[in-house]
Parts: sequence; C-alpha cells; structure tokens
Amino acid sequence: MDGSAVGSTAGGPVVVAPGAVHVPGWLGVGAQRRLVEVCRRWAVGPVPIRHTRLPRGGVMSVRTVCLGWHWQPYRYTRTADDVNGARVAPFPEWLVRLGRRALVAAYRDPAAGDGYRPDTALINFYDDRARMGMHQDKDERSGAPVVSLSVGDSCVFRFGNTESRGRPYTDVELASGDLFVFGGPARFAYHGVPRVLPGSGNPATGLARGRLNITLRVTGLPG
Ligand SMILES: O=C(O)CCC(=O)C(=O)O
Repeated sequence: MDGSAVGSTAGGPVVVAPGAVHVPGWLGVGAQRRLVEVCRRWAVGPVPIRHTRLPRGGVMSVRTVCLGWHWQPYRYTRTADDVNGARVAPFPEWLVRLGRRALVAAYRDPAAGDGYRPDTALINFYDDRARMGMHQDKDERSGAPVVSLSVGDSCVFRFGNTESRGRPYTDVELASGDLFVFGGPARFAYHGVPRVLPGSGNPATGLARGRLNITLRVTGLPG
C-alpha cells in the first residue's frame, strides 16, 4: 500500500468541532481496496478477529483485530491474552505515513503530521446490525490525535462532547473512503456508531457488505 491514491479530498475538510475534522472521500477506491485486502489478512491472524468480551459479560457487536498493541477493555498489551495469547501483528511503517498524511489533510497544515507516530490500530468490522455505543478513547496515555478511516457501508457516526455521552452531539454520515480525525480539544470526546446503512458501500472496494473502520492511535506506552 503506497497511499498514492490518497488525498483526493472530494469534499474538502469539514470541521465538526474544534480539533475534529471530517474529510469526505479522502481515500481513492484503489487505496480502499488495498486496505480491505490487508485487513482480510490481519483478520486471520496471528490473532483472529473476534467479538470483544466486556468485563460485565457483554460482547461487542463489532468484530475487532488490532495491530501493534492489542486492546481489550480497558488496556493495551502486546499479546492477545483474551483471544489466543499470540502477539499481535506489527504496526507497519506505511500506516504511520498514512496517519501523518491524514493529519496534514484534516488540519490543512503541512506540519500537522510531524512527529506523529501511531503505534496501534483497532480494525473494526461492522455487519448490518453492529453498533458502537458512545465512549471515549481513553486507554491511551497520549493526547495525540486519533485518525479514523472508513471503508464499505456508510454509517451514522455520532460525535459528542468531552463531558458526557449525551447531547450536544453531531451526527455525521461517514461513507467509504472518508477520513475523520479527532485531536486537540476533541481528543477525548464521546463518540459512537448508532447505525450502519446496509448496502450503501461500493463493491469495487472489495467489501460487498459491511463496514470496516480503522483507527490509528498513539498508546504512549513504552516499548
Ligand atoms: O467505527 C467508527 O467509526 C468508530 C470506531 C470507534 O469509535 C472506536 O474504535 O473506538
């Protein structure tokens, strides 16, 4: 994946809240297709994609596989002790570069990616009925921005405030190829996915059904 088809910014960046930017159509179809291919490989192993179990016995409706560091509620480890004990696949350098380009595009600042070094990715797969409740990404020991890439079916992405799961929030439709970045004052805002829009994706991406979301994050953890 060289990212050459990245950055078309079909709709231009839209500021949803200070620090939170939606860039529609940032990934071209070729780049999306390559992401789908590589995610399919990561979904197989070394740690297979799974529904994450929550401490109170619930199970997340999305399926998740991680790179670099394995996330389980509510911490990061190198090995997937709640799955098969294997070390997760490494975080590739090309994904670091993609993350940097994403920050440059979202913040319209050529220096925005300088020093950005994401070291974990959570790859979520949503079927038609999958959802994600309002939550904060707060298991990282870093305030570096979160870069979110979407491929496949569109969804309603609810982006809220840093105080509570409730209003005020903004509902944004994230379509295939869209980039969403949240950093600065928006870094610890509550967000979630109340609904996927089945059948809204582009089969040319290689994902005939469902939605793929990849978030790049900096854990702030040593090693
Ligand atoms: O699927 C999305 O767009 C959001 C994913 C998310 O909130 C997360 O992985 O924490």
